[in-house]
Amino acid sequence: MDLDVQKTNKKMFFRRLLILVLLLIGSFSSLQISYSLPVAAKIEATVSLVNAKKSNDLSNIALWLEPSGSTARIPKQSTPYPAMRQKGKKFVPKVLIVSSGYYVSFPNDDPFPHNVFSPSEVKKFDLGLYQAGENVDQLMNRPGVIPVYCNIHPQMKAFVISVKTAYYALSDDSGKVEINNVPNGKYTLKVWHERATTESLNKLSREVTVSGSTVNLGSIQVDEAGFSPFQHKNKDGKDYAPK
Ligand SMILES: [Cu+2]
Repeated sequence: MDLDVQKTNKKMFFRRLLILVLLLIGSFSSLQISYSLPVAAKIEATVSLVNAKKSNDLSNIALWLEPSGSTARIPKQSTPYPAMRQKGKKFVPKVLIVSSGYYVSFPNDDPFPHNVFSPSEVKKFDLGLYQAGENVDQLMNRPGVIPVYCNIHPQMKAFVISVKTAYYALSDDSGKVEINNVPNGKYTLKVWHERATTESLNKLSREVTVSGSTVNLGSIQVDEAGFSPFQHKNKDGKDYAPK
């Protein structure tokens, strides 16, 4: 009889212990979950153009958020790399924005050769005569704006924007910009547009506090005043030969 009572007590004790352990595990794991998911926000903005010389195309204006006071945590790049293709004697897309330290590939989709080069001090490169179907990857190791040209076709012009952050986006045709999954914190907003002076773009730079799940940066007016279009030189720094 006594032995039975002892056995039952023991059973009850272990059962309670098991429940306690399970409860503890449960509360720890939920704590971990709540700490491992920082609050991230969707950033919205609308860009518009002032003193625009060309059409009303509001696309390809770059916005990015650099974390203030700390280095940005940029995730390791996965494959396939973002591509800037040569297609129909054009670079597609015309503007490509990537985190610094990422590769960009330059596949030639045309049935004839191109030459892809950049005279930029940020990333100088020359892929040589570049046959149909070829591809070369280039590491965008430093932040900055990298114009990309073809030495054969003077009309071919594109830009790689290399930024010190993982939080960036380009505007669509209507000027809408959306940057997703931006962790709460303080950032510096930066803006780039092909037909705006560096001086006017610097004026658009400002501190931004991201908190909650949606942040609307409102309307951003990009001014084209003071910008004069120019024909870039070939890879030898000379004018293209007339055709
Ligand atoms: Cu070309």
